[in-house]
Amino acid sequence: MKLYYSPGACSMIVRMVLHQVGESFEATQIDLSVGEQRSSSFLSINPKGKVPTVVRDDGSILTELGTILTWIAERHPDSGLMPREHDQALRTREAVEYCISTIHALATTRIFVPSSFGSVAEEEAIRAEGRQRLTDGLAILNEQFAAGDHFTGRLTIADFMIFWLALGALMSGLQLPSAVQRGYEAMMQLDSVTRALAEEGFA
Ligand SMILES: N[C@@H](CCC(=O)N[C@@H](CS)C(=O)NCC(=O)O)C(=O)O
Repeated sequence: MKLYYSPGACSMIVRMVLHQVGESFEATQIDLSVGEQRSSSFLSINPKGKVPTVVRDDGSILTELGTILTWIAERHPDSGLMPREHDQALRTREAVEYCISTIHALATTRIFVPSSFGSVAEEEAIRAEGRQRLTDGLAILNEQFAAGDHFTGRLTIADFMIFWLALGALMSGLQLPSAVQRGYEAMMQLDSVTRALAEEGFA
């Protein structure tokens, strides 16, 4: 398997989950800062021009973070990263989808890639809106968080997703709400997480 990634981007969540289930993979860096995602060679692999992009062992391409995480979890049912119990699985998917399609798309992208939303002159206002949206999104997840260290009560792909958003929040100078903070601290104890952070230069 091959993972196209950019350091610190949402592709890092795939790296963490692959380490968590013990899958080996080859990682190829795409430099988003110079627009390599829009190069003809990368577009010939993923015409969407996005990371994460996964090339499976049969050569087929898989895109969209939530789909990739679900695929990895389902290849490793004993990992529990996608719960077997129907309602728990639904709650996991619901959280992952909210993290990606609402919080990542509308909040962290505003903070880290403000140019996608307006001119240079508007950057500070765009970043501020991103921070507010991230705060609001994490507050909603915080309310839904189970009593222990994990979102549904057990470690799932949703925890990796929330961890990455929490990391972005901390890097933006935001404070984490209490349950999200608890989850963040628990995730920092996982080898899969610290290894991925180190591999992408966040040690
Ligand atoms: N819908 C995609 C979005 C992924 C995404 O936004 N990836 C960002 C990095 S975190 C990216 O590749 N940005 C490059 C660009 O938009 O040009 C998914 O869920 O995988």
